[in-house]
Amino acid sequence: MTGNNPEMPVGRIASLEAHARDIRREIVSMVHAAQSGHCGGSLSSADIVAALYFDILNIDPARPRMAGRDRFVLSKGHACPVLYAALALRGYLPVEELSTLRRNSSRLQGHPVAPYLPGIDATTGSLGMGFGQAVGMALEAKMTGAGHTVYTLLGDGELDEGLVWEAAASAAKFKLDNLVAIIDRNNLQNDGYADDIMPMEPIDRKFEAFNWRVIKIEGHDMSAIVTALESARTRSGKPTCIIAHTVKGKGVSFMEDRREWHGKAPSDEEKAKACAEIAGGRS
Ligand SMILES: Cc1ncc(C[n+]2csc(CCOP(=O)(O)OP(=O)(O)O)c2C)c(N)n1
Ligand SMILES: [Mg+2]
Repeated sequence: MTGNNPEMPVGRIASLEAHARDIRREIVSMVHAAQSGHCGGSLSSADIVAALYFDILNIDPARPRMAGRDRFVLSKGHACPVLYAALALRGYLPVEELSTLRRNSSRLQGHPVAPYLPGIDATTGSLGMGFGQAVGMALEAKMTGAGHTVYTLLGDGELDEGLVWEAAASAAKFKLDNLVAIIDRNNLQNDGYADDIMPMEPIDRKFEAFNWRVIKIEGHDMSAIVTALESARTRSGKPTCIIAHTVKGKGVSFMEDRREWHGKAPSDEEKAKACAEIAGGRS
């Protein structure tokens, strides 16, 4: 696995870690306000999404449809609190709007809806479908000679979907080296451990056999995340899969690796405890 990179400036990493803490706080706060939504898989990917939105992606909140922008597709669409938090903190929408999560007429529905909100490139929620959309976007970029990169984030339970593997085969066939798929390998789905429900290991060798380049990282090590995302950006003739080993619910002790926090809202007391832990830098 890619570990701490001594070359990585400390300030850059510390700043991204602070952004990840802010994202985590907003995840817990908006799911608490809605009394509905997905904390676990949002918290497990907060570090990855912070690195993307505050460092890696070539995007401009003032021009959300900017030509040549990098694309991000949240294929595990149920984890949209992490995306909404990143978009708000990056300036795409007011942070106060996050408290409208899942309300009637809100732009922040329980799964991301592309036309509703600037900065969302794909409507997702049916597992596996976002990955296919990302493959299509990367293919279009190849065919038109556009130079941007398409990133997509999948859950490990999502790998059970057959269409993931159809999309993986297509991406390799079309040599989509402008496509980066990140697997949030938290080993939990909604109903239990991913390895029990459908054993998919060896995930790395599966993607390699599909002719992908594979990078494995510790998904809460910001330096490792940034190093992997930077190296994934280099064109190699193959699509890149980053397998990020994470903890579901990361940053909140009573949510970590707990199946019930896949889709449960915190009470007032739980929210206060969670936010205190996040502010204390537990993550
Ligand atoms: C096609 C499809 N089947 C079932 C669901 C219901 N569902 C929502 S989340 C989830 C579990 C996803 O687990 P994983 O991909 O590991 O996500 P994470 O652990 O990152 O939250 C399921 C089965 C769905 N959204 N789409
Ligand atoms: Mg999972």
